[in-house]
Parts: sequence; C-alpha cells; structure tokens
Amino acid sequence: MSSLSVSKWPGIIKTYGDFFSVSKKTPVVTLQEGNTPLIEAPRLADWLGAEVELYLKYDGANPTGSFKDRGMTMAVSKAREAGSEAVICASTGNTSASAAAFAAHAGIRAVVLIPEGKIALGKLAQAMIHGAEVVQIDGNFDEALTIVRRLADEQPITLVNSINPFRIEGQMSAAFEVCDQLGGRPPTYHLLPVGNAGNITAYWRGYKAYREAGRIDRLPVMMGFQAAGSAPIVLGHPVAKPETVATAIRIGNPASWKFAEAARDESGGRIDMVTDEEILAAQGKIASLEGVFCEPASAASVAGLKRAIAAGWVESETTIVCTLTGHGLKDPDTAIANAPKPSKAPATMAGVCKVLGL
Ligand code: AN7
Repeated sequence: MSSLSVSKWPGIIKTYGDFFSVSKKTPVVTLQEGNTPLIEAPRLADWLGAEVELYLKYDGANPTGSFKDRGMTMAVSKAREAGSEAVICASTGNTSASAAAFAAHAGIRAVVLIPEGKIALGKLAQAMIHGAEVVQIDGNFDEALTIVRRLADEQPITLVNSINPFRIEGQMSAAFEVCDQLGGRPPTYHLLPVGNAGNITAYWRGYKAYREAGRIDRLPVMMGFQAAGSAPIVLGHPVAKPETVATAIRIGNPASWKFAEAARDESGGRIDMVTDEEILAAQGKIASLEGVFCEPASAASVAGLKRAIAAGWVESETTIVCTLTGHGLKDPDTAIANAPKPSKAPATMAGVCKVLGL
C-alpha cells in the first residue's frame, strides 16, 4: 500500500471531460481547480432558524479563490487548442484574476478590462502580479463587456467572458461535484448569487446533464439572488448605474439573463434580491459561525436563504446547498470595515488580561 493517503486531483477537465467539448488533442491548461469543500453548516442553519441539512459549496477554495477557475481551465484550454495567443475579458474582478492566472500558466497574453475604483483589492493584485495587461475603464462592467465583445470580434484574441460557451461547460463541474459529494444525489434547493448570470446557467445545465447521464434521478430547485442595487432580472429591466457593496455582482445587464430565467422557470425556483445590509450580515455569520470566509457577493446566497425561509419558499427536512463563489480575502477592505475592531492593550500580560476581562 502506498504511504500516501492523498492522490493528485487532476482538475475538472480530466475528471469530468466526458461532459465537455474536449478530445485527446485538447491541450489541458489546469491549475488543479475544482474538488472544493462541501461544508456542513449546522450552526448557520440554527441562525437561519431552519430545520434543514445545510451545506456550503466553498468555491473560494479554488486556485485563484473563485469559481471562475472551473470555466477558465476550459476557456483557456480551448483557446490553446484553436491556436490563440491571447485572451481578453471584462470583469468585476474574479474573471480577470482567473484569466490572468490561467493565461500565465499557458504562457499566453491576457488583457483585462475592469471598472475604475470598484474592484476589490485582492482581485486587482492578482491580475497585476500574473502579468495581465490591466485596463481600468472610466465606466462600469456592462460598458467594459460591450467593448471587449467588439474587440474580440475584430482582433485575433479570444473572449473568455461567460459568453464563451466553454466557460459555462467548465462551470457545470460544480454541480457534478455537489452531487458526487452528497453521495449521488442533488440537493433539494441550490442557492447562489447572480451577477452576469453565467453560474446559475451552468449549474442548471450541469444538474440536467447529470440526470441525463443517470448519475442522479431528480433535479434541484434553483434560487438565484442579485444585490438590491443591481437587480435587473428581478426588476425586469437593465439597471444603468448598478450599485452594491458586493462589487463582484455589480452588473446591470447580465449576458445570460434569459438562461437564468430558464433555470428559474424550469426548476420551479426563484430569482430575488437581497440588500447590502443583509449581504454583510450573512457574510459575518458565515465567517463567525462556521469558520468560512467568503466575499460579499458570495454571501448573497445565504442572505437569500434567510429571505427564502422567512417567505416560506423552502420546506424543512430538506437538503440545501449555498454556493460561496469567492474567497473573503479577495476583499479585505470590506471585511475590515464591517467586523469588530481589534482592542488595544499595553505590551504586558496584565494589560492584555485587563482588556480580555480575565
Ligand atoms: C464572487 O468576475 O462577473 O452570475 O467579472 O465574482 O456567473 O456572473 C463575477 C461574478 C458571484 C456572479 N460571485 O456570477 C466577473 C464576474 C462572485 C463573482 C458572481 C461573480 P455570474
């Protein structure tokens, strides 16, 4: 028997390739993304006042700290297969961090357009250190996306936003993992944040593909949550100037709008919104009750669950999965601004004891 108790996880393409548009010829560019924790969260369920089996799918544990790596391994591998030497994206931060990392790993050029001033510090640091050409535009995500779509049409450069179908394919892997980790069944309800709406589209396609393949025998109810200041799907019209503390989902005209509505309608689910206050409260509770640090946008799933429970949209004695899409360290500024401040003490044991009430 080997003395090793762990094996090398080869990434999502090698693991779930049967479900993707890849062949033996596809040069797989992987950072061993996927295989992220599915963490039971009983203390959080108590806080929510729900008699349910609650799990957190912690996709912040991916190599660049967000779920985007699942789609990016596919997008960059397929770009390499097609002979592309450059990728481009617009991003609220995580897509650019992931594109920059995978492009670096593949040895190709990455160009990223980000909204000026509204990108979390960690994400900007990632795009910069991986050597992407970072352009901050004097506008928001939706405007950046319009520019890169046109650029990719006219220049020999591959668009790696979630309009790229390979991105959505790769992101289906999160649904596969959830089913596998639950022992071959889907949750009753799956909740997640919605920004450009690619991820809810991917999860729904993933669950349907897994049922078709006979790996599960039913489908979950999908629930997506936008931030109240950036809730075009809920309002039924684009939002010209989206605002929210959850900068990752500060998107006013989602590219996969129609697919998100299809996921909602086909699954008998909902797309609703949560306020910044609810998002930050949920982020704090996930961190302090379960030891899981996610970024504000991710907490929209748990804030959404709180709403759903209050509204009577979820039955008890069910299995619920909330996806935490990004790591909390992405946005340290928001965490520090909303958490209790450190106490100050003199550099003596007596001084420290006094502060601690010991
Ligand atoms: C942490 O990086 O759109 O609904 O440009 O970073 O699939 O867009 C990020 C989106 C949720 C929303 N949580 O997912 C980008 C970007 C986090 C995110 C979303 C994003 P989609």
